[in-house]
Amino acid sequence: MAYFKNIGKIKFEGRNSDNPLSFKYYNAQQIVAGKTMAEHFKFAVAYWHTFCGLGIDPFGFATQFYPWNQAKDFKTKAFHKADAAFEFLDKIGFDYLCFHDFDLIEEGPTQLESEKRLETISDYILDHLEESHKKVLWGTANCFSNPIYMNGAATNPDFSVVARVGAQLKMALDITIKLGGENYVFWGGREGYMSLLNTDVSKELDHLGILLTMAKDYARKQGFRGTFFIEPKPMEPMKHQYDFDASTTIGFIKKYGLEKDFKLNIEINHATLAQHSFDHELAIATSENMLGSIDANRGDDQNGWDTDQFPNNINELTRTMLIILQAGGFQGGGINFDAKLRRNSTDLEDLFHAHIGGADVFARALLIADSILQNGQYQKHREQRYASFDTKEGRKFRAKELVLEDLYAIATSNPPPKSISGKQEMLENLINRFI
Ligand code: XLS
Ligand code: NI
Ligand code: NI
Repeated sequence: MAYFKNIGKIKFEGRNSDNPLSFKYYNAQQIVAGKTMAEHFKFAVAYWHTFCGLGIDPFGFATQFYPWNQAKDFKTKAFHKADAAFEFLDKIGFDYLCFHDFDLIEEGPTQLESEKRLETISDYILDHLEESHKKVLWGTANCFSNPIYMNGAATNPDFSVVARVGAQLKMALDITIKLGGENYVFWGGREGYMSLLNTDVSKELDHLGILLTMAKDYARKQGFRGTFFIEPKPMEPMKHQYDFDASTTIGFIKKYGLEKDFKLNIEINHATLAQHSFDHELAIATSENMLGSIDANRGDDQNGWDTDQFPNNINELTRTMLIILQAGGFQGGGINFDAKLRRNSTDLEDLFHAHIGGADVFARALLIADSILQNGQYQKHREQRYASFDTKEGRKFRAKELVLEDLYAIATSNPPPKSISGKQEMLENLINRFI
């Protein structure tokens, strides 16, 4: 059954096209900086927002009644949803999907029943994947919606809940591997605390480290070769989440010895919730060679929540693409549109407008960032700014060949440092010139 009947395959028509259902900048096969746009981005559709979204907010009920969600029994509904997902992927022309276990099919009353359901739907999706040549960028487990996780999932004070999480992770890893998932994500929505009065932070962090290690070991035993990502977020739903931001998460990964297998999945709206810019988070991740993947969306400038709107800020994404290009791309991942329509965007067609806009703004940012790098002034300025570390003594400092007394001798025998301009406005103008 076709759900998007009046919509054909979305084509690249260039910026002068008046057709809103066409790409203006995203041209999948166009080569930029040595790779096609499709290879640079690996765009993925988020199953949960795009196919499960209902338009609910804390003040109002569902507004989005998608036809594939109307069947009464859970199995038919899951099949319809999968049909809609693959029709959408085919028409939008992206190669990838991302999913949580229970986006695919409703969770059962017991874990064993859930496992059966996951088996049924993953068989069905596997057929779709083989037929369409689409792929899974990453899979994950929803260990935050079920009320059993209200006190935490891996960090729950009750061991029987922690064991339940283990069982759920095993099943989610099994279906991700079965569906050829290229990566696996951990987002710890309930891994944190509501109140420190009842929380033993040190125990909870250890339990999280132990469980992630078990999950990794299990997946490797099953032959999974992909990368594990942790997705930082500072809060919401918990008051405080342990994977607060990139720096905190890198520290956690290293503390528990997971750095060989784990990288980061950085989300724009989570960066801003942590009071960081997105390029800050990317810069921290790339400084440790841990930029695994990104969740693309945006927050609202006037409130602090995870509003998950589709990305559209060209200035922000130009700075983003500058960092990604200079890092040589992602470590295993791509760009997942973890974004949802506003609840009053109720036409099926709106799903296309949203993803077209997201792809176009990234494509445009890629083209601009590539011109900036080809022009070279931007990198040259940065190199010159650190040129003193290329002098004999600066080099020795970086090679750890100096002791504090050497710095004393250098500083006291030379004239005091001159003031050197940071040239921020000049660089901001340079970016704008290329936009
Ligand atoms: C929620 C997260 C979630 C993860 C996957 O804020 O972004 O959607 O990406 O569990
Ligand atoms: Ni996300
Ligand atoms: Ni989010």
